[in-house]
Amino acid sequence: MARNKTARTTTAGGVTTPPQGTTKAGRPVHLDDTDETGESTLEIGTPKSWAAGVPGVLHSTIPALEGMGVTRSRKTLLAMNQKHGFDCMSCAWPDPTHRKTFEFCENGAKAVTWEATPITIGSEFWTEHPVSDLLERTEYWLGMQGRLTEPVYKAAGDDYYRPVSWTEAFRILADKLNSLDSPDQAAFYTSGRTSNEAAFAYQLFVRAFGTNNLPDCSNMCHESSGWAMGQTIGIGKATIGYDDFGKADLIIVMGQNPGTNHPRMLTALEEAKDNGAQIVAVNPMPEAGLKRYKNPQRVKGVIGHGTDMADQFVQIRLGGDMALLQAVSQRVLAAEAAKPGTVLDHEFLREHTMGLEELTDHLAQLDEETVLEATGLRSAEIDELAARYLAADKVIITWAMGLTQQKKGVATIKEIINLLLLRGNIGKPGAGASPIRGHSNVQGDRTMGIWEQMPPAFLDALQREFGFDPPRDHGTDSVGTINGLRDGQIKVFMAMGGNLVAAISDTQAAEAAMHGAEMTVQVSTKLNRSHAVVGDAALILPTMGRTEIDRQATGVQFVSVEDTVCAVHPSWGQVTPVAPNLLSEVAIVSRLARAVLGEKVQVDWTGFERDYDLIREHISHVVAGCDDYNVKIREKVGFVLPNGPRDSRTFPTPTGKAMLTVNDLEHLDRPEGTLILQSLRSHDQFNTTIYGHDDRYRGIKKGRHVVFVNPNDLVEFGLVDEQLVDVHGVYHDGVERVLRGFRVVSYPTARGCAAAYYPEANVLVPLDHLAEGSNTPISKGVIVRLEPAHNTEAVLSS
Ligand SMILES: Nc1nc2c(c(=O)[nH]1)N[C@H]1C(S)=C(S)[C@@H](COP(=O)(O)OP(=O)(O)OC[C@H]3O[C@@H](n4cnc5c(=O)[nH]c(N)nc54)[C@H](O)[C@@H]3O)O[C@H]1N2
Ligand SMILES: Nc1nc2c(c(=O)[nH]1)N[C@H]1C(S)=C(S)[C@@H](COP(=O)(O)OP(=O)(O)OC[C@H]3O[C@@H](n4cnc5c(=O)[nH]c(N)nc54)[C@H](O)[C@@H]3O)O[C@H]1N2
Ligand SMILES: [Mo]
Repeated sequence: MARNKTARTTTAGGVTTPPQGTTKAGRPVHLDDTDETGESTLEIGTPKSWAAGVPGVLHSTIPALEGMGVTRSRKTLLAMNQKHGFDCMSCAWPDPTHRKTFEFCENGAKAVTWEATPITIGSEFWTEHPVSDLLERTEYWLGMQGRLTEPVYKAAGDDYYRPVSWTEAFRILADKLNSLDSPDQAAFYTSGRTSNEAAFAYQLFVRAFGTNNLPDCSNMCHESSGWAMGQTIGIGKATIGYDDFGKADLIIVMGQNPGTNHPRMLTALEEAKDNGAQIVAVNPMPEAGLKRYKNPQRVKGVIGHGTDMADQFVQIRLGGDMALLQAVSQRVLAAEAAKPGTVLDHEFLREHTMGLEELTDHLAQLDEETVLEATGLRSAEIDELAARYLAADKVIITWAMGLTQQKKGVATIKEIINLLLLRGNIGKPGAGASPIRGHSNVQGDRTMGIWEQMPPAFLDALQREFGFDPPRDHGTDSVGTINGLRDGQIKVFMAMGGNLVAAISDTQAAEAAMHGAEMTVQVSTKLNRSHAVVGDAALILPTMGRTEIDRQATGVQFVSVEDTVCAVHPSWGQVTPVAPNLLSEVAIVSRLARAVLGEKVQVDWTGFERDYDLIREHISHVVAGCDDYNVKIREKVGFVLPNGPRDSRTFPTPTGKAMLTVNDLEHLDRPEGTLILQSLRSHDQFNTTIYGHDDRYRGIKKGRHVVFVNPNDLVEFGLVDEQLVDVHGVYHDGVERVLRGFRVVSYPTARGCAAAYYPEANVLVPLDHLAEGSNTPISKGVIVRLEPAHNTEAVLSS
């Protein structure tokens, strides 16, 4: 491990990192020399104060991926996010109306390189690597083995996957599914990359089979946003379009790290600043992209200082946002009381909302002391934010996982809606609520029916279109599926992409549950932990990625996806599929449906596979807002789905009004001697996919087993920077949850807060530790205790 201590003494967010101890550069660390994650080479340096997305630095930033064969992916890069190109799968950020030649970011390039690699897994791999061997491997190693190319099957009792034909694979799975006592004994997971066409066909198959057990990654992601917005404004989607960013006076970015997770958003924020907008960042971490942005598309971004981003950095304590938002709304209401008729948007409130009186009464009781304790802020900072809000006519609030993966996530997002509604900041240009989705088509999958609780209107439409009775009882969500597997109620688990055992909380419990399945099935591009942690029998069905040309009987097919601002557009694959035997996701679903259902339902599955227009034709009839789908998807660059609040201030709630809500304030209680820990993403990962071991903007190199702690907390706990610690989850359910041998990094995060990387930190989150109302694992509010490492030679398997 090497560390440049002098360079790292830094001021960020008003917190100075004091130098502690002497330079330890070069000191050897014995974590595990055989661990290809290279933890033994961990280097901790200075966090960056700016972020960029320079395609030109691709080579230097992703050396690990170079071995993946950059040439093939480079061919695809120019087609990325272009009109006749493919939609980048790295996030759900929308495309601007006027697209640039390089409409992608560094992390999008990593995603493409990782998928479009020509490296493949050959048949010999399966004899060399039994499942017991795969279980010992890290996510990084699994992902770097290359693309899956042929279906393989592990029979019950066998330790080896063995290649099988597609026909054989579908027969095995169909026999298993048809042998179950009830369709509810199977669960069908979806990760958010699946196209609209594949998602629609998949949910149709699952419902025709007879269950609503359709958990998805959204359960762990923006579920809190969906619930909060659905209950208040009647739709769980953003009320803004891309162009609104350029029209806003104020953009508040809460619980989100766009520099890493939505890098192209920085361009939109920069344009907003050029047009005079102010930006406020609310975050416990001083994230690089929120401080300064060097735009690779501009001269001043390449050779100059770049753009200073946040006009105000509100360094909040984890889980303190609900209190902050209530306090700002309280100040808005107090300003109105001081000068009646001048502050609130009375006309809007009268015509379009309900609940103002109750909200006003409730917030009048808000206790400032509690707010300061919950947020860790000073009153003056909240005053400043309120003043900015009051000075702005058009306000956008955006957010991501920092808010949703909290116990009070749903209530917190309802407070965002309250604050916006008070001054009419919904349904006018330059203003609105903007959850920024994660996976590139997670929103589209929901629109297409991937949800365990689709409303009756959707099921009715499905029934009309296909003439069968879809099940009406709600199915299981992601956590419910793990519980069902644990309790033996679910016996078959199938996943359309993703990596559920690694992505879900309580790793030990989740893995034990998955091992209990009778059969697990992964439809995947590449290996991950979910191909090693399997049931008695297991199938891997390899599929094409979005970068690949999808040729079917009627010619080359395109698919469609929906971005975070409800824009639906086509995506065309660009390169030859990496192996001739691969099937598209649509083909896999169609053939599986034929094998399982036979003549049970009247659906032209063969037609689906031959021509995706046929699927889109059905989508037009079933999915609200998608009429004439085949026509509209071919117009210009697609179309924008209707959205009542955004388009016409119509709120499809039971009352027909937007609901101001009263939410009882609660914040995380932190017993003495503990910290609140969040799990977040490094700059070198996509969820559970680990591209490399650096986190450039936070100054971390060649390692992931770190825990970021405020320097003053370290002093308080008698710990020193760079010390090896064990991170213990503090719960009282008798289960020991601990991360062993993690390196403390003194870091300017908020006091009382810590951070470690996901998915490693999932070990610490109990399965029943869930956001109220959305069942999302509380990945950003885990109470932990740090103890000097029990065994300094400790190794953690990641
Ligand atoms: N390159 C890359 N891109 C991605 C992904 C990826 O892994 N890699 N993942 C995709 C997916 S699925 C998603 S959902 C998104 C995720 O995008 P983000 O939500 O940006 O992802 P996280 O890394 O979880 O970052 C959470 C941010 O919230 C802050 N935060 C944590 N707790 C709190 C809190 O209590 N209050 C406040 N105000 N802030 C808090 C953290 O400090 C951090 O900055 O990104 C998508 N895009
Ligand atoms: N502690 C903690 N836990 C979290 C989070 C957190 O912030 N903290 N974040 C949560 C969030 S926001 C999310 S969205 C979930 C993510 O949960 P998932 O979506 O389940 O996980 P991913 O890591 O995105 O899945 C990656 C895998 O998908 C497969 N794949 C990639 N492309 C394709 C494709 O085109 N087709 C198919 N069929 N397969 C493909 C590859 O095999 C790859 O290994 O994790 C959640 N878990
Ligand atoms: Mo996500």
